[in-house]
Amino acid sequence: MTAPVNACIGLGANIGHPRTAVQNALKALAELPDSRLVAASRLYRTAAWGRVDQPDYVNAAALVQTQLTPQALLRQLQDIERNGGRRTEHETASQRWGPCVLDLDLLLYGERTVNEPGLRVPHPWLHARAFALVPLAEIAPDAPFPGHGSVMEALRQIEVQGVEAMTDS
Ligand code: PH2
Ligand code: MG
Ligand code: MG
Repeated sequence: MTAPVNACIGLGANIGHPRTAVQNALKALAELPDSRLVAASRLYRTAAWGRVDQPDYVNAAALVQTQLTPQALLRQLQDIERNGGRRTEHETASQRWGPCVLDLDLLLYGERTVNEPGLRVPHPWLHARAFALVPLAEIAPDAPFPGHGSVMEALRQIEVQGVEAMTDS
């Protein structure tokens, strides 16, 4: 355990029951040990990024104050993915950026940078992904983003297209 840190988590799904999967994962984040869910964004419908030959995604973001280490938090996120029906622990090359029943990514962990096999924080693609930055900016615009100032400053650097808040979320 560490002193409380604000961690930002991105949620996404685009096959199965994406909206239910993301909503259930947000509920699971509220139950994390040694942590408190501070804020959850609305759900967004987003155009697929990276590989466009797949269905739209439902994306959201959460802000969690946690005393878990980044590694322990990552394991908790992987448990939530498994409970949500995700079968693959590690993505193979052919699955990279492919469809997913539930994906939880550790986007930011305070101001810390982590570079380990299986865990890179800030998330290496966060700065380029409107589907992650737009929900995150809704709840944590001033969160520090090492290398990019803040979440809002990073968002201002990219073009936002195909990211729409879902009205009945
Ligand atoms: N996740 C990916 C690949 N592409 N596109 C959108 N819109 N949303 C995602 O969550 C997403 C994606 C792999 O993690
Ligand atoms: Mg992801
Ligand atoms: Mg992931």
